[in-house]
Amino acid sequence: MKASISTIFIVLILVLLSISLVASNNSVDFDSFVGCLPTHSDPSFPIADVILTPNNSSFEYIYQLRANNLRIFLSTTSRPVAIITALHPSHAQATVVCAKRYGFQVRIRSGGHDFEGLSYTSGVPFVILDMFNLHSIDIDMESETAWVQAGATTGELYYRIAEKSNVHGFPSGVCTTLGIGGHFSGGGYGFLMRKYGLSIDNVIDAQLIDANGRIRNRESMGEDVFWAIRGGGTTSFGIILSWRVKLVRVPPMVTVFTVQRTLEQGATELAYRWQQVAPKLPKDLFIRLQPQPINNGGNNRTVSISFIGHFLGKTDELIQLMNTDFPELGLQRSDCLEISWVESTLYWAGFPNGTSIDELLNRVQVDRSFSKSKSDYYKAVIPKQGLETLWEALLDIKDIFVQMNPYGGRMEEISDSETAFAHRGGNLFMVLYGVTWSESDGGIDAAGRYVQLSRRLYGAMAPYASSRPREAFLNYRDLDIGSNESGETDFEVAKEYGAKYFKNNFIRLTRVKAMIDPENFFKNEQSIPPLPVRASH
Ligand SMILES: Cc1cc2nc3c(=O)[nH]c(=O)nc-3n(C[C@H](O)[C@H](O)[C@H](O)COP(=O)(O)OP(=O)(O)OC[C@H]3O[C@@H](n4cnc5c(N)ncnc54)[C@H](O)[C@@H]3O)c2cc1C
Ligand SMILES: *[C@@H]1O[C@H](CO)[C@@H](O)[C@H](O)[C@H]1NC(C)=O
Ligand SMILES: *[C@@H]1O[C@H](CO)[C@@H](O)[C@H](O)[C@H]1NC(C)=O
Ligand SMILES: *[C@@H]1O[C@H](CO)[C@@H](O)[C@H](O)[C@H]1NC(C)=O
Ligand SMILES: *[C@@H]1O[C@H](CO)[C@@H](O)[C@H](O)[C@H]1NC(C)=O
Ligand SMILES: *[C@@H]1O[C@H](CO)[C@@H](O)[C@H](O)[C@H]1NC(C)=O
Ligand SMILES: CC(=O)N[C@H]1CO[C@H](CO)[C@@H](O)[C@@H]1O
Repeated sequence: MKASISTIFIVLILVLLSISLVASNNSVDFDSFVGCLPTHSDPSFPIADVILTPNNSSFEYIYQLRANNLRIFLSTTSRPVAIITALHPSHAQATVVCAKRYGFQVRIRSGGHDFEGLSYTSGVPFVILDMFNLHSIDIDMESETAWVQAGATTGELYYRIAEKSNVHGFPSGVCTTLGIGGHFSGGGYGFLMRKYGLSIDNVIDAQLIDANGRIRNRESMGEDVFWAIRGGGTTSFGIILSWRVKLVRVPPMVTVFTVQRTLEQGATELAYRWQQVAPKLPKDLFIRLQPQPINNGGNNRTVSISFIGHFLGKTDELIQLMNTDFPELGLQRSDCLEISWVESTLYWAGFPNGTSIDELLNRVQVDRSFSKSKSDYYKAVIPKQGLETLWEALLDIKDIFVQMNPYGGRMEEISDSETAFAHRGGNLFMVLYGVTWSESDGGIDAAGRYVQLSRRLYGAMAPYASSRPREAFLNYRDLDIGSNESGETDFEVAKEYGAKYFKNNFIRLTRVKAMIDPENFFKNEQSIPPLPVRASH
């Protein structure tokens, strides 16, 4: 008995050894990788000019410039072996072909906003393909469409549209430095969501580089792949070079407002009411609820709730509508600002009234901080007792960013399976819990404590949030909901986070993955694995 156990043990060790030998032989060969790049890219755009290795003086600067979450950046010691700052599509194609051949993983970065830093870190030898310099925006007003390259930011897109028209816009995120490449990947939402749905609901074509380095468009990738890259986490399927979008119509003037109420001013009652009203309002009106702890003088802390509104129409009409549908808020004309649509993007991004729209062209997030974020979907109204729980948790945390975004409207008209984005009808709102801190709050040494606080808050809200699965928003990436190591994608583990991010669309996503990237070249800690053959029946 003893003998056979130790025999099994020895066999096991031998098996493990041979596995690690094979793995290490996956000969990571840097010189060959660099030598390979020019032979696979367009010689009129010398790729040597855009290969940065740790020896280049600008390497560290470029690496950090779009490594936005300091919690991730300062806790990782692994560096990419190279950063390819693509200036031509063939640079991205060559990166795929050569990285695959010489054993490197590719991490694709556009805006660098990934909450868990998956675009710029990895546990295995990797290169960063930085798409930031591919940022052209080509608008055709006749067809009301645009080709937008992956490295363009949301701010640039809004600016370029406004250059051509004051009655067109696009439904994308609120922060103006998000990279279109990563942002659309998980859906992309903003204050036009109730009217026009997500960014991906207005995408009509795309250019995708597959694992063989070929560029495919909607026709050549096929409808299954085109379905998957809209909300399924594009990075599992290939590299987005550009998206073709359909612009949407907006009135020349829109109305924005912010109303703030503290607990002492009846904020709990208002938040309770908001949950019932906001998802059912006319589509033209989007009211975000943003509670935050504030100092009321001395150690007296309270919660202040901002009701931030966007209305596709004039102030008069809005006041009338609010008097009918949500009189409790007591919206006044003086709370409102009537501005152009493009100005409203600045307002929502938090810039003061009067900021020049040139601000939209600032492509880099300047104030990097430490953060940990999580998300939830709610299908039932949180009772007042639940709201009190939320306020208590907020009062425990110095800097916390909670945003409650109403669904309904257009989001309810699109089925869960129309695109890979599965959180549609039946949701009242989606919530972001973002804990942020700075160097003066303890920096990286305080990370453990802040991450714990975010988990405690998440735990406290469990009784009220969606369950089985507890749904999560892919763009608010959270490795706590299940993740794998950088170099492998275990199907059983993926089923866990897959159900939360994609619900019933997960299995179809794994089928598409098996079709377009059967060798699972494109992977990260939460990517979609190819459907295993045994499970495909
Ligand atoms: C301050 C802030 C505000 C935000 N506001 C919103 C909001 O209003 N609405 C919303 O929906 N989301 C919002 N988000 C979340 C944001 O949409 C996601 O973090 C998104 O993934 C960012 O895209 P990126 O290109 O900037 O990031 P990156 O870190 O570059 O990329 C994110 C992910 O996409 C992959 N990826 C990047 N480029 C490509 C490409 N070209 N092809 C294939 N895969 C690629 C990366 O590998 C990574 O996995 C916000 C995030 C932050 C930090
Ligand atoms: C290891 O890699 C080399 C070079 O690619 C290859 O020739 C060799 O067959 C590999 N060995 C094994 C055991 O896979
Ligand atoms: C960096 O430079 C050193 C010395 O000049 C050289 O030995 C090394 O190969 C270089 N590394 C890379 C990644 O280019
Ligand atoms: C990086 O450094 C190498 C020398 O180590 C140099 O030949 C190359 O031009 C540099 N690349 C860039 C993009 O600056
Ligand atoms: C805290 O501030 C609120 C609002 O200003 C006030 O009503 C309350 O009495 C204060 N509490 C204490 C303990 O000072
Ligand atoms: C906003 O700015 C404009 C000019 O930039 C000014 O005319 C207007 O009064 C401002 N409105 C408010 C509410 O501050
Ligand atoms: C980081 C992580 O969670 N890795 C997991 C990946 O999948 C394997 C296999 O199921 C797990 O054992 C790891 O813990």
